[in-house]
Amino acid sequence: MNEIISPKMETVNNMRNRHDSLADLTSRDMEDFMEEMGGEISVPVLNGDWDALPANVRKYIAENVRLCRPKGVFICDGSDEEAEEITEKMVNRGLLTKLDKYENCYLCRTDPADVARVEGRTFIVTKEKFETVPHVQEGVKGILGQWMSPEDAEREMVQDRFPGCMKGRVMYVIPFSMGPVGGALSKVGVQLTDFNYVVLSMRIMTRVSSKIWDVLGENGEFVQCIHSIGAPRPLQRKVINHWPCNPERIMITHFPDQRKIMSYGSGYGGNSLLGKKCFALRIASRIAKDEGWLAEHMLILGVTNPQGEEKFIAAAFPSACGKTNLAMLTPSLPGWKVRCLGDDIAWMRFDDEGRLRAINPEAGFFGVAPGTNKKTNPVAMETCMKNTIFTNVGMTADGGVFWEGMEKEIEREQKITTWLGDQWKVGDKGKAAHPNSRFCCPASQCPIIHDKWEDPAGVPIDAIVFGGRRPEGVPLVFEAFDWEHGVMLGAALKSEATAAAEFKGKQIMHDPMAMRPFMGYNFGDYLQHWSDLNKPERQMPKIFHVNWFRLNDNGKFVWPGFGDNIRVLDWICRRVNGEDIAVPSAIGQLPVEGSLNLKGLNVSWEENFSLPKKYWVEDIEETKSFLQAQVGCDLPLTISDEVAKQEERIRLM
Ligand code: OXD
Ligand code: MN
Repeated sequence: MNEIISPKMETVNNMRNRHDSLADLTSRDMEDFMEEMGGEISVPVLNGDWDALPANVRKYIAENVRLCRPKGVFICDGSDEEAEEITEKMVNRGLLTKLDKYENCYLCRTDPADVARVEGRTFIVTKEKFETVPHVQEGVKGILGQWMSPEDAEREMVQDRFPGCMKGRVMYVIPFSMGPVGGALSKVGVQLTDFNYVVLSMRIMTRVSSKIWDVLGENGEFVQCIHSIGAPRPLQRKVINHWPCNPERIMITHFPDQRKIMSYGSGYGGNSLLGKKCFALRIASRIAKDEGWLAEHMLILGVTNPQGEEKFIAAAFPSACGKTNLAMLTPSLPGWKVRCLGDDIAWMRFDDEGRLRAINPEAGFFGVAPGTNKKTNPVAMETCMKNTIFTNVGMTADGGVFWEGMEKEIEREQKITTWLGDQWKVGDKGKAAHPNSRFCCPASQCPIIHDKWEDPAGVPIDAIVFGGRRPEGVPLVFEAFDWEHGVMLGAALKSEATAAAEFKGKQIMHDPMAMRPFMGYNFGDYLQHWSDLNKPERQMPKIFHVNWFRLNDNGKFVWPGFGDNIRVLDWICRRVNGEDIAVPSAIGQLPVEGSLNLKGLNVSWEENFSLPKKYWVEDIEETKSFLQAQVGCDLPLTISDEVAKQEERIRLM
């Protein structure tokens, strides 16, 4: 580790380089210098080279040091040595437990009050309220984002929560790239955090490297990501599981105009790994609107048919609906191959040839553990058996992991320690893992990672797929009539609630474009932006809707899902190729009976593809009221036209 250097000393050294002697300095020079450095800072730099940082980054750090008052600054370089040193410290403190069964894997248990994204405390800050949220109907509570005024944000964050929030702690400076370092579609962020768990996780989920400073150059643009667990020393709140946090005061604010994020009180990934939801979706969706591209909650996969022809698909499903499983699908049909490019976020831009090209801005998977097993997702199971941080899963007596869904994969009667630290075995009451427990592992070690997953130019998207958990009425697959109809289908997306956020129970919730929790600006403008992308000179991807979760009258799934979803991808690819295997219906193009390969399956066509009129009459009515209530006058005409056309088709069913 470098010797301790004070940035103040460094300032003087820089001044010496620029002036022959200190005596030459006027007080004006001195003021300019302090301005450039963001004022006076006097905490030690515990690691890294302060002088190597671009001036605007030094200023940003200095301002936040003054605000947060850490005891020192640690500039990360993303190296293995750095990670090893931090890991060792965390193991000694009890925050991480080494999992002896695997290579370089650790278990972390959070404070049980800090286990999920907190949507109710997540805000977008803009001067104008309606830049952030649509005009909702009077008396209706908007669900498409929460707005906060700059004055309130200043009071809540800058005046109330952040002053002194890192006292007695180290401020880590994490330079990272979303997307390949230096890539044309990539963007840079610099996260400041007082939590070492965040440093280790950001190393996995993003590209953390000192090379970022070169990419930035002297005054390059970066997204400011400021995070604190809100637990300054001396502690005001009992620390549970060595996981300091401040759940009562959690607040996550985004400043799209300033390209800035401030997150306080939580260490849980979705609230603290600011490259992910906060930057790559909320801030990036706004940058994307300004720059004419898309930042979406979508997996990216390549699917190759037995003839060797490959198609690229981007698919948007709400949280915890199986995006990771689809992205890593093991086909049940012979000769097919799926390769993964990303499981959660896609940044997409039309290229000069008019093709929509996608990159995965992330470098790792932060997957939901429960339900993942050798049958549902053998690839994910293999991917997370090394270099992984598990959070809130159970631990077996032999130093392995366990979560609900792995019952057949451990020895019977294995002793397990639950995520809450209790002794437990399969069959006992309660759960071993929290429903939102996670594995965090590098994408590069996924056995089916696509060789183009880090191609800075991205891959050309042939099809966009929307989907959700829809127990009733919604067919296995159907195709939008055209781009506008597809955008309407995305806007009408619904799914059962999941454990990824704070909601309870199984209610069906609207999650338009799977972006409800991640919208960075007015959803009406967002839909308009999607509509505007449609240009005759572009090769617009076809849009589809899928549902793996329909139940029959006995409450059983009518579709086997998982590896058999390749049959649906097969149908989608054939449609992309223009095969005549679809019939128009009231809600879109349905597969012609028999055109979906069901060989070897015992499933009913009727149960998978029927369109109960009563259900769809209610559905379109409900969708219409939802859009009227939630998007109001901001709803683009093209979308309300599509809704009206769909309503008329359903009426005529
Ligand atoms: C996630 C989520 O963690 O969508 O990916 O909540
Ligand atoms: Mn997600």
